[in-house]
Amino acid sequence: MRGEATGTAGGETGTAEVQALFEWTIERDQRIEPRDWMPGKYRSTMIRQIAQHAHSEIIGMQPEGEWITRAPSLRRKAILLAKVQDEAGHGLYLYSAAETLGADRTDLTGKLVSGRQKYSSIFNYPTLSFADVGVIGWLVDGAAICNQVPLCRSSYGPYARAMIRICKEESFHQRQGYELLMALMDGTPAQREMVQDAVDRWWWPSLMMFGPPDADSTHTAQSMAWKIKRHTNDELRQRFVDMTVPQAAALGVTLPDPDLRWNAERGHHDFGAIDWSELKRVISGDGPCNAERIAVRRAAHEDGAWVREAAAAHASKQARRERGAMDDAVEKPGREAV
Ligand code: FAQ
Repeated sequence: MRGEATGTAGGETGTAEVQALFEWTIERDQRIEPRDWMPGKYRSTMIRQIAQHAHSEIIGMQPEGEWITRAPSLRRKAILLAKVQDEAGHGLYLYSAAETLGADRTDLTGKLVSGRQKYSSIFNYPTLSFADVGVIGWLVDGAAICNQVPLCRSSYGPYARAMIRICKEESFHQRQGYELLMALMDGTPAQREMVQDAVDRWWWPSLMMFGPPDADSTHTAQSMAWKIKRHTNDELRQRFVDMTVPQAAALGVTLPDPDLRWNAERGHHDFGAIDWSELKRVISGDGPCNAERIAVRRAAHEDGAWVREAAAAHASKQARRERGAMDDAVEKPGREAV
C-alpha cells in the first residue's frame, strides 16, 4: 500500500487518497519514505533543512581543520583528523539523504557557493587558539546533539536514519572536546585563561545555533506539525543551557552571562538576552568569516573538478565493461547450443 503512492504521483497537491495516507503516516509516528507521495512543501522543506545541515557539516570542517597542522601533539592531531573526517562523512550521508528527495548534489553545492542556500551561523566565527577546538567539541557539538537527537525521530525516514549514526559520532566528538578542556584546565594559568577566553567567545554564538526565537521562526509551526522538528528552537536552547551549566561548573569555567541563574519556579535556568541582530547579520553573510568560508569551499570545489571527471570516466568505463560482460553472457548459451 505504502509503495503504491510513489514519489510525485498525484502531483504537488495529491489525490485525497494519497493525502490521507501521508497524514495517517505522520499521525501514527511512522516514516515517510522516498517513494511515498508527499506534499510539495514537505519535500522542499526537507530538502532545505537537509541541504543546510549537509552544508554545515562540510563548512564546519574548516574552523577546526585549520588546527590540524598546529595540533600540540601527535595524539591531538590524530584525534582532530578523525573528527574532521567524521564531519565530511556526515555531510555525505546528508547529501545522499537529500538526493532521495530528488535533489541534485552538484546543484546543492552550486547553491551553497553562490549564497543561495544557508549553513549554520556558528561556522562563521574564527578559531583563535587550540582551546577553541575543545570548546567547539564541548559547546558546538553539544548544541548539535541537543538539536539532532530529536531529529532521529524526524518523520522523513532517510534523514532520521542518517541522524542516528551522526548523533553517535557527535556525542563522541563532544566528549573529546570536554576531555581536551579538562586537560587544559589541569594545566598552567595561561592554559586556563585560554579556555576561558574561548568559552567567552563561543557561548553566545552556540545559543544562536538553535535559530531565531520561536516568535520569529518562519518554519517551526509547519515543521512541528509534520514532525520534521520535534521541539521548538527555544525549547532546545533551554535544554542546552540546563545541560551545560553543571558541565561548566565541573570544568571550572564561567559562562559569560551575568543573568544566568537557576529559576526554581520554572525548574530551568534563566539566561540573558541574546543579540538577535548578530544572528541576522551572520546569517545574511556578514559574519567574521563568511567570505573566507565560502571562498575556501568554492576553491576546493574547483580544484576537485579533475577528481570528479576522473571518477565519472572510471564509472562509465566500468559500466561499459559490465554491459559487455552481460551481453557475452546472453550470447554464450546460444553459441553453446550451436
Ligand atoms: N544558522 O524558521 P527557522 C553541526 C535560518 S551541524 C543559519 O527557525 P528552521 C555539526 C533558517 O534556515 C549544525 N541559518 O528555521 C558540527 C531559516 O532560513 P530560510 C547545523 C539559520 O529550519 C559540529 C531562517 O533562519 N545543524 O553543528 C540558523 O525551522 C562541530 C528561519 O529559521 C542543523 O542544520 C542558524 N543557526 O530551524 C560540525 C540541524 N537558524 O531557510 C562541525 C538541522 C535558523 O527560511 C563541527 N536543522 N536559520 O532562508 C534544524 O534543526 C533547523 O533547520 C534549525 C532552524 C533549528 C537550524
